[in-house]
Amino acid sequence: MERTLIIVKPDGVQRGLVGDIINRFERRGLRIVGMKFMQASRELAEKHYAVHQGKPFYEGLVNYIISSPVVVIALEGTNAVAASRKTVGATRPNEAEAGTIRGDYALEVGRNLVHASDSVDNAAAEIALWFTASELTSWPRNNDPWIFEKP
Ligand code: IDP
Ligand code: MG
Repeated sequence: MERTLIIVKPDGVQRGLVGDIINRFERRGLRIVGMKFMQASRELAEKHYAVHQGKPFYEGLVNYIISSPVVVIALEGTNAVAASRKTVGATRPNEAEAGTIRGDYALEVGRNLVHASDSVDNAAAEIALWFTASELTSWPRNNDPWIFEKP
């Protein structure tokens, strides 16, 4: 089953939107296989955002993600990566559709509330970066047959 990594960024935690944001993914049918509340180190943030190194917003982005605690979630489900990106909405909240997390709760790209992996390969790398193997749990969910045709 495909997996993806979601991070409720510091603005989501500070604004008390953790529950609302997790609820969007739960409602969608994605299964939580890992979740923790933590303060990211600069080293971890720099690894996570290595692909953006050298871009004008890079420094601000790293400072933003380490500015206060985050909630990190590993999700599992059919097309988990693409489904989560749709639920999160466009990177720039002014371009995000209403009904998406960013379209409903955010206004600026530098305060866009949530991270979601953008490919299956990046998801695997990001999950390995943020979680140890023992922090991830595969489990059969009672309502899986009502969400997945072939659980
Ligand atoms: P994504 O989060 O939708 O995948 P990316 O292009 O991977 O978007 O950018 C990572 C993060 O960097 C964004 O979520 C946003 O927080 C930040 N970011 C991207 N572009 C800008 C920008 O132009 N100004 C400030 N922050 C930006
Ligand atoms: Mg990205």
